[in-house]
Amino acid sequence: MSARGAPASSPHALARVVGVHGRHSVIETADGTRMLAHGRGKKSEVIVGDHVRWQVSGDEGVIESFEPRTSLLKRQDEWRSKNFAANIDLLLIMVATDPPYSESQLARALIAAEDGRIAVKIVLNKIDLPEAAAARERLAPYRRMGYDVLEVAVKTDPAGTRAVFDPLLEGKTTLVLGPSGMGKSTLVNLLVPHADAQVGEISKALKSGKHTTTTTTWYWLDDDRRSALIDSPGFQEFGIHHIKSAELGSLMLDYGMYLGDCKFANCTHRHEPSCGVRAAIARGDISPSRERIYEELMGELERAASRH
Ligand SMILES: Nc1nc2c(ncn2[C@@H]2O[C@H](COP(=O)(O)OP(=O)(O)OP(=O)(O)O)[C@@H](O)[C@H]2O)c(=O)[nH]1
Ligand SMILES: [Mg+2]
Ligand SMILES: [Zn+2]
Repeated sequence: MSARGAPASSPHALARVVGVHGRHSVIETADGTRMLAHGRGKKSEVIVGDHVRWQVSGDEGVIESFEPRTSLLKRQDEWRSKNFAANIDLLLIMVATDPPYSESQLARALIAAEDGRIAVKIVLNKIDLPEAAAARERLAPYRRMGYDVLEVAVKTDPAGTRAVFDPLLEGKTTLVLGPSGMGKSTLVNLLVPHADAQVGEISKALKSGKHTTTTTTWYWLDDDRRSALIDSPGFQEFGIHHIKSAELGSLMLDYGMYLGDCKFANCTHRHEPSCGVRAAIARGDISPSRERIYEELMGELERAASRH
């Protein structure tokens, strides 16, 4: 029963998806109760953060439909498309000083966030390690193009980390994304009271020997259930095949700054004359690593388009 007196099981009540395990989802009803639910048929591909309409069936819930999403973060490669989470307000892309991360993967996640119109910040974790200076330097182009880079040491400086995140996450739904081993779950465990208990409750059966995160999970940061943090499994390859090659330049913000200087509206910024982007590259205003990433992605997107 819900706290407001209406039966939580009334047909098509609203709930939120807080975990997905294969064909089953964990939904949280209006009064905070969590239960297993499954969709009808194969079409019901709900993801964490979805608002769903559901009803009781035995001791489980059945998801009847889901509400329109205000935001969607996805990736897509040659073979499949994967949605990370829906209805998030803020995306934190976490990288660390060590192990080293792939700049290309960072760039791809940023492009997906721009495409999904999701506010995004970069988190550089483990600044207690000697590799910090080099990692900071690699992120310089991203600071220059306007991204906030939050530097933390989640494990060795918990108080400093809290000072950064407590005000930032207040009242929002935030997804933490990044390659494996960057410290995403360490952050969740620091900020979320009893996170371990919740992890145990939902994914004990799925836990492998390694302590790597295997499912995307929703955590509340506060008892009022206003601020949420979503932990996600580390990604290795972030495909962006859902992006059109003609849009790539505007989704890479350093390229985007100079598009107005290109003579041709359909400039690909590779060999056209009077290209504002190439001029910026020549001046050193766009870094060589970003040019390499653009070339790599354009090649990928063109090959993908030619296959369809
Ligand atoms: N030196 C140092 N190590 C840290 C810091 N934060 C986290 N770590 C360590 O980094 C390792 C990986 O941390 P996790 O939180 O499991 O990383 P993750 O991003 O959740 O990894 P996946 O779940 O595999 O995606 C652990 O051994 C942490 O103790 C930090 O600030 N400094
Ligand atoms: Mg993890
Ligand atoms: Zn151009």
